[in-house]
Amino acid sequence: MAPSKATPTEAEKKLVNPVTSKNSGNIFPIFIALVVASIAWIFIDPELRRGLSSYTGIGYVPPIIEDMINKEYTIKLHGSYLSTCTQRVLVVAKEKDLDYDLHVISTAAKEHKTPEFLANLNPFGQIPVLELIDEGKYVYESRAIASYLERRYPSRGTSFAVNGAWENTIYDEALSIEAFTYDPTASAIFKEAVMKPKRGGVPNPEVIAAGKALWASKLDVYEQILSTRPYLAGNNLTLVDLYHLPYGQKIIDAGHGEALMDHKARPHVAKWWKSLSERPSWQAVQQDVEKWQEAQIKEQEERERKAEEEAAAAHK
Ligand SMILES: N[C@@H](CCC(=O)N[C@@H](CS)C(=O)NCC(=O)O)C(=O)O
Repeated sequence: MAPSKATPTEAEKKLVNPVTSKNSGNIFPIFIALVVASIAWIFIDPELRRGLSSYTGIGYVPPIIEDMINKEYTIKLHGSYLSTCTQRVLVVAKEKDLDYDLHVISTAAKEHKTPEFLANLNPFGQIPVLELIDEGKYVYESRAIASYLERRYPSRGTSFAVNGAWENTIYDEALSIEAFTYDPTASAIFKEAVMKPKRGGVPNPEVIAAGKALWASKLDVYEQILSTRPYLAGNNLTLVDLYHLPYGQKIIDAGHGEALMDHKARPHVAKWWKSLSERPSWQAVQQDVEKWQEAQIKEQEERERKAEEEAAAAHK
């Protein structure tokens, strides 16, 4: 005999079946609110917009939204691809997953010394300068610009947050070491070995040798520091580590960078340098620099070709 359906008690009658009950329509406003909130969130948070597009595999992002994303995450920098100080900012921009719109300033043509540049961009007449387009403000000093990018986009790309009084103190210490010890000793080699011949001078091997010895003696201290921690300011990569890249690379490219790569003499420095210089951000900056240089060469060749054509036409 089939079990008879039990008669529901009064209490059971009051229970609402969420599927069959007419009251189930009550969740509709909640659903709508969630959809509206999600859409609003997508508009408010451009990172999420881009993320959603790549996570879902839906490549299409409406152009108006793509423009918003691009604008939000593109920095406008006045500088030069070849300048170490500009490259210091570029590598941080890459780490923060920001695009850059680099307005090339020709230092050879003294574009950084024009009254307009001095009045508006940097009264010290140097590059790089970050332009905050919507706010009509400018920021100079490469390290200040890099810090600004971290503060402005803390949760984007690599986080360079430093927390704690002691950690920040060690960070400040490393900042000073880079700016007042590494930078001047490295730039002395760079100026003699690279800049001097570019300006028509003849590099003095004794000056280069003395510069390299001094730089190496500073890197000996780096070796001590880096034997106690993987990065200059502690266990994590910070901005200050990246700040070493442009001068280190220039000196290596000039054939004078053994002190940074000597695994026997300074194993910790060599390991640290390798980990920094192999970062995709730095590789990408170098590719951008190369592309720019190639474009410059092509432009120059084109100018020369046109000049030859014009000269030939004039002789006809
Ligand atoms: N401390 C500044 C130094 C800026 C600087 O020396 N910039 C160089 C290019 S790397 C420059 O503008 N040189 C041309 C000049 O000083 O006239 C920074 O880090 O931004």
